[in-house]
Amino acid sequence: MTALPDNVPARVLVMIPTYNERDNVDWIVSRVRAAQPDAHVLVVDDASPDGTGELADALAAADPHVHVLHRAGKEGLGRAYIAAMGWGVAQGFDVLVELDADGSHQPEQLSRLLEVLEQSPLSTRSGLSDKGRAADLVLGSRWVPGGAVENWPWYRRAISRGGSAYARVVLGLRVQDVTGGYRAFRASALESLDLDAVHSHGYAFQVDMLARAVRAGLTVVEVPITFVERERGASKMSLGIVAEAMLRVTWWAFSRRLMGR
Ligand SMILES: Nc1nc2c(ncn2[C@@H]2O[C@H](COP(=O)(O)OP(=O)(O)OP(=O)(O)O)[C@@H](O)[C@H]2O)c(=O)[nH]1
Ligand SMILES: [Mg+2]
Repeated sequence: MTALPDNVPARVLVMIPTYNERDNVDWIVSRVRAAQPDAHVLVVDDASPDGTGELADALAAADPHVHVLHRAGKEGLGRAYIAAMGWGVAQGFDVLVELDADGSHQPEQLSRLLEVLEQSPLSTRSGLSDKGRAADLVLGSRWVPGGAVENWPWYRRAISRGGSAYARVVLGLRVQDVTGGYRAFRASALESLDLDAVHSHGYAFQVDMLARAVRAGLTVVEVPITFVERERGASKMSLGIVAEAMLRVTWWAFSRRLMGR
């Protein structure tokens, strides 16, 4: 992978998937714009019945750095991100960031992720980076030293830590936060993956993308973030999303063994 040029600022696209995030969309887009004034924002809305898409359109009309991708209906986080990545790569962005609309991923901490992509070669960060290799994918991590979660009950911590530990072990991923959704990809890394082959939706999508990146030989680095539980709007987390992740991870682990990888 070639490094981003030293003197040219990376063109950064922050992708924000939304489904019924009326109370959050303006707030989160404003925070991203304030924290990273050069970055562009793409809201990816799945025809939210609460009017989130129209609110995003109003933001885009007032700010040339804000864009909206309208999708026909709710298809899950994974499909929304795949569509956003395709758009962002086609538009020529160098770095594509995943960030939730509910404030769990603080835009004020995005510089931590971007700094790693902009630094080359990397030195002593945690994660999988070989010294001297530039990162292709940076994970905002709750479970490395310095990482934290605010306002989560014990059972959400247990599901997240347990799920990460399970996927880490059975898939052989040397990463602490396997399901986290605060990530920065180099566009060239996304181009090297077959995004059309990704069919997972919820937390499984995050595990799937990480596993594909590692298998493709990309360099993955974790940096600590503080994850803040949503304060407004309804969660889309469900038993189905947790079950999808468990079943898919188990299936991937089996097929990996069968195929000797
Ligand atoms: N476009 C789109 N966005 C989605 C879909 N499902 C969830 N999202 C968005 O994905 C982000 C993460 O969803 P959340 O509901 O916060 O899920 P979560 O973070 O696992 O759950 P909580 O911690 O309880 O908030 C939010 O910005 C959602 O609006 C979907 O089907 N389509
Ligand atoms: Mg959330």
